[in-house]
Amino acid sequence: MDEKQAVALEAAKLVQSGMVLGLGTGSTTSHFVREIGRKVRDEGLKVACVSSSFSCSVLAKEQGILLIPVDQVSRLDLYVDGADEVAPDKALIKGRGGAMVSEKLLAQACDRFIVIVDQGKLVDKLGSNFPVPVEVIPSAWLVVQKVLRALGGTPTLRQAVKKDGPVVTDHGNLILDTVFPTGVDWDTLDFAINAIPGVLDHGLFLAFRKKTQVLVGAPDGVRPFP
Ligand code: A5P
Repeated sequence: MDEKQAVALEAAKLVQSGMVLGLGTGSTTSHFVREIGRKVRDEGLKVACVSSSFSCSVLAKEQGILLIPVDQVSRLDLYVDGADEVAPDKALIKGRGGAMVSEKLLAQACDRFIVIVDQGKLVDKLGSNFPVPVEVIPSAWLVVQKVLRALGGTPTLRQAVKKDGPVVTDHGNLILDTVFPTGVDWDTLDFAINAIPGVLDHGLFLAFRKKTQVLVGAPDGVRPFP
């Protein structure tokens, strides 16, 4: 069993019948979704799940998991998701999979946020390995790009792989992957990016540190972080 699967299975032990459960997006969380599907089928687990993306919904459906639409929910008991970077104060960068807008909505709605990562995601300083993905409405991308540069960032329009042109998100928008110097004041930046007209949201997760618990899969087992 690899580290991603091990940490996902550990998180699945926290799920109880009767919960409203948020399902994250990505390779680590896909192990979690499969395990929840197995528990539903084999152990009679009864949970109402909310998906964070189209890809998560497809997987959940394949697993026979009952999904409730996100617009029918204002509170989750538990939300389990991966991350691209985890700083020592539990600030996160998310959105490599482009799902950060719905992911942040679920992070806001949940009572308890469990972040599951392998140890390669732990960083001393946010921005060490990943850009901050900024979701913009299509008509705004050039204006937003200019403002992000003025804020000290280096934005790049995320390109699709099996399609010419840019990635289009689940919400029909574009993504500017923006590299910032690691020494930047992230809390100031969080607000500054959200204040740009045309920005829907971005992948800096700073407001949830108090309710965030991080589980790390490592070669010697799963441990809490810090
Ligand atoms: C999806 O948009 C992301 O926020 C993912 O949760 C994050 O990129 C972690 O993905 P992996 O588990 O595949 O590394």
